[in-house]
Amino acid sequence: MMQKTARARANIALAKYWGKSDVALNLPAVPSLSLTLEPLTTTTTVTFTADLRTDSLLINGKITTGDALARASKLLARVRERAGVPLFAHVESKNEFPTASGLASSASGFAALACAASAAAGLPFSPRELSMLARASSASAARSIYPGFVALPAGKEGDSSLQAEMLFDENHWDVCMIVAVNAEGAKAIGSTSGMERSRTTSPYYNAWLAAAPSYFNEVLAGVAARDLARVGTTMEESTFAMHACAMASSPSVSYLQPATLSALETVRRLRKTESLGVYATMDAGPHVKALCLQRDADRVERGLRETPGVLRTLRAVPGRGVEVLA
Ligand code: 2P0
Repeated sequence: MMQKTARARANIALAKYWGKSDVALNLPAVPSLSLTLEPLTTTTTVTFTADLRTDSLLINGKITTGDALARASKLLARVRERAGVPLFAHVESKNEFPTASGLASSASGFAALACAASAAAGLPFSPRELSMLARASSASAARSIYPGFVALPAGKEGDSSLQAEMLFDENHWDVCMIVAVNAEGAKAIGSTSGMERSRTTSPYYNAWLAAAPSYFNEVLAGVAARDLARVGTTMEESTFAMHACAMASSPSVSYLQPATLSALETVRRLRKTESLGVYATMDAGPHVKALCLQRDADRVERGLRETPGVLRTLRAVPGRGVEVLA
């Protein structure tokens, strides 16, 4: 039977990706640097079978059609072509965290799908090839192929070979990411269209492009030196620059909610009045992710959990890259 299961973890960018240099090839316009996170996992089983007349997709037990199925089908078509397999596939995917709400489910989703589909089709794919395949579907997914601290360079228009690279594995640094979950359910605008609207309408888009490489270089130097203040300060700058660019789009692309601001205030308070090394980031959703050392995780998690509007918290640590389970 042509069936394989793969597991991938979400990643959170410490230096953000926002905007494309080549929409057709899905190439990011800026370099990004992320942390792959355990236990924010997606587990995906792909079965190529002669019984199907089209691809089918089940996410968290729900039959999924429309755009999500079309994106998955596009990846499956690439695998079919490379492997010479003329069969449609059934895909079953399960997330251990909220889907489509700014918790990078497309990153772990497409990383797990690329790996499971390639393995099921019998392709002897290296991590480099998997990263390239995942990137074509979702740029952040290229990073979830690898463990620990991962870089995805900016893409040059027309260069379809762009892939992520691992900088340091999951044992490099004992940091922790506490996620303050501030809403359940899908967000209003997906990151693909949000960043495209930013590129085409935001007066701050060029300023974002100009600033992003220096955020990336600073975060890289900070991670290499295990310097939390350097990484955290720059991560916050990258976050606010990205959101300012998005918010100034027309119509505005805004992901922040009241609980987001309350959680941000908690992070600032913990840093100021309790002298904790803790820094915040947000992605295309309302959640706040707080970066700290593992030894401070209890205090940070307590502070966020007690913040009005925060529904619950998740705790994550540097995680492994994608893996085939069976
Ligand atoms: C990041 N995000 O670097 C940034 C920060 C969201 C905010 O990467 O269009 O879902 O599929 O390539 O990968 C989300 O972008 O976008 C993302 P596509 P993707 O983590």
